[in-house]
Amino acid sequence: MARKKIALIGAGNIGGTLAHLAAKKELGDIVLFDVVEGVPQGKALDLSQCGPIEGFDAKITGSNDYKDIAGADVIIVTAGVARKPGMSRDDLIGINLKVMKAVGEGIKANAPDAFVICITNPLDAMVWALREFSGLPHEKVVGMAGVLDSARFSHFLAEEFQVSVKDVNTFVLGGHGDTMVPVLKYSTVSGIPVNDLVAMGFSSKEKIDEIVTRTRGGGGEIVALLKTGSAYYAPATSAIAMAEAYLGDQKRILPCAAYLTGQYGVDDLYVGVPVMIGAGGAEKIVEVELDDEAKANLKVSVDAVKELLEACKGIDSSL
Ligand code: TXD
Repeated sequence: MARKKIALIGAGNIGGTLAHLAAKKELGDIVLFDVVEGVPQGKALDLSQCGPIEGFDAKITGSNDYKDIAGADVIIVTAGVARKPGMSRDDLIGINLKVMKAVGEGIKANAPDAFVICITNPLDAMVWALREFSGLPHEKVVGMAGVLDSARFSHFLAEEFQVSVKDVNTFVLGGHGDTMVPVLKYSTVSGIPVNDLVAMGFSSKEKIDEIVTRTRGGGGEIVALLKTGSAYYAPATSAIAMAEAYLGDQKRILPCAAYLTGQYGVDDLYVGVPVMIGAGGAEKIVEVELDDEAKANLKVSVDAVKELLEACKGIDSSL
């Protein structure tokens, strides 16, 4: 059977890390695409030279021509600009919306059967715009945010509880912004809900509240430390987990920005919810029972995403 084809649109910090992870895991042949000449080609050549050491067989090429993404099975989009200190994710909308238009047209013309994972910020608006511009089926276009936000939440909880990260499973729903919704009711350590662990003396409500706040600010914390850009190792790792769920028809239930058609009382919008990812893409939206606080927080998150979409429509009247 021919190898799968992974196209990475954007060969920057996340794009290069995606390529390295996909090659190490032998997910398929890899095309790195970017508008900057030389960067995708240079990174592809450098990564190819990891092959003899790591022992992976993957044809890794760099390109500035969308024709080279033809027939891609999975496309992961990081094209655009990242935050600098003092910038919000929403500040990126003016530039990145235009980038999504170019990327969407490139995908439409060359790889309309791909499963597309959008990473570019502001994520919830960019994934919706990318789907509009590409014209792909809604279930074949998803956004990566919840897997990253949940991983941040899980890491902080594992540190607090002093347990293995292997046993921590958390859910962060809603938009990829300050309004994201860490759902304690579905966050567990070996199946034990976080609130039970607090009652058992593993931590305190105050500490857990601090961790929820730190999770919401997880991206900004790294931007402030790096000063030159935003996080890229965990974002790339998160998107690769989603790509593997699709390529391996794993039926994983992951928190992803998916297109809602009435679920959670939301219609015609992308927002972070539990999604079953398999060979059909976003195969099923899982509607979990939320308590009143989580419901209220999700509504705040949805309203914030709606505002971003209005801003997009104000910039590009074709939306
Ligand atoms: O959880 C999440 N979804 C977020 C997303 C986590 C971290 C970062 N988040 C966003 O991903 C971030 O705010 C950016 O919007 C994207 C990509 O972040 P990255 O750190 O990879 O940015 P870089 O290193 O600047 O890389 C972006 C590349 C760069 O090489 C540009 O030349 C290229 O995008 N670029 C383009 N490629 C193709 N087509 C166009 N038009 C284009 N414009 C820029």
